[in-house]
Amino acid sequence: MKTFELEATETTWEIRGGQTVDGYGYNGRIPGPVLEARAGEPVEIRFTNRLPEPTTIHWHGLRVPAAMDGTDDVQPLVQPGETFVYRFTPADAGTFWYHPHTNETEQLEKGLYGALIVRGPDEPVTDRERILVLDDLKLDKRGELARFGGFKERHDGREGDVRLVNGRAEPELRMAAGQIERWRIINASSARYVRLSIGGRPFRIIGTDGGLIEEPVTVIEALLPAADRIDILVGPFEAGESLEVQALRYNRMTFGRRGTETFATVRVGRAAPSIAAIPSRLRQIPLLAALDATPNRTVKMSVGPSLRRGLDFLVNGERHHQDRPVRVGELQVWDIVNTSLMDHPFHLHGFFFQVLSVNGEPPAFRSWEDVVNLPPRSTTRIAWMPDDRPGSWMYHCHIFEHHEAGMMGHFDVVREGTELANASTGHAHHHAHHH
Ligand SMILES: [Cu+2]
Repeated sequence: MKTFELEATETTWEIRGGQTVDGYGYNGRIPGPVLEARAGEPVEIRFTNRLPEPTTIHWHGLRVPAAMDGTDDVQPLVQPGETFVYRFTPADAGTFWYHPHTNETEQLEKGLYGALIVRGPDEPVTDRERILVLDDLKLDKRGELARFGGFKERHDGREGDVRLVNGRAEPELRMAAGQIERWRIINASSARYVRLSIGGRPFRIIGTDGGLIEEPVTVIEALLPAADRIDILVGPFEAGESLEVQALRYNRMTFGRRGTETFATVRVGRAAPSIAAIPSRLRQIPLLAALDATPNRTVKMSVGPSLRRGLDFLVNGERHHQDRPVRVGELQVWDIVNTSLMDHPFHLHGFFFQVLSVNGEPPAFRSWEDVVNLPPRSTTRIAWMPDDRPGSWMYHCHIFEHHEAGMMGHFDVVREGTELANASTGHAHHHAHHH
């Protein structure tokens, strides 16, 4: 078993030389320490909350038992001074992350997030591996965290002008010429979409949220909505080259609009020998359901005016929708319908899904995901299999302001023989809504 100690504290966050912000960190660091585990090896994380407010930790993407999911559906909030022990066995190799699941709008913006890497037995061999946790910060004129809230922020989600890689503003990354690196990229932003470009050069996608894909896919850009992950092969480059790691202009139909912006600069130094060995076949992913499989559920995500709140972010017409239970072992084919005029990143807790189609079109390659972007006025058909981890689960938009405003659904996974009528009322509407 592997054990970790995590402590959340108020932390002075140095975002660039000499410039600090009052933030929150795990073990005094932003991002928190990289937690590394092996697929199949049990993990125990002793978490102590030294913040002046309650929190929890959600293990984003990991197929943990329901009670370990770190939401307030499944555990009491960890109060200041309290310790909570998380125990689970990561089943899948991949790039995951951890973050609070209460007051996310503020706690993640202040720096509470970290990478969790699970290694498998057959990983491609590269010359070097990097983890790039992307984030942005919204500061005021004095250089402090800007006040939270306001209509634009509630509509668009919070975006900031300071662009961070691993907690530092626009760092330089030094790379040897002639080498191939594996970059594990995590978008930890509250709302920002990163349409990733590396100097306009081709790179190879080898993995997504749920680990390796079937074979490397060469692209010149990739869209990472908030909370999304991607594993890519970068290089080889020539000595003396300099490449900008950028987010290209992406219009997600918000009030605020951005052009192309730089997150980091890669400086290529002298050549070094390469030992990289990338198989043409990475693994096989069985297809869960045919593209034209009949959906057994529709999840409608919408945005509408509200007299009381100005704007409502809804699932099936409700804030904090209570959805029907699903049975262990019963294939789920869901149509996620986005009726709104803006993008939303849909996140399912605890289970990977496959995207069967977006507006009837199959995706470019097969993969396991826990986040998928829902374009405006679109239907995304996903398939997933509830394995034997009964309990309370949820799905939601991963733009924190939308999630907080109610764009989420709660549902139970139940074993065969459970009376669905009882199960469906078990967890209804006991969630603390402090807003
Ligand atoms: Cu949203």
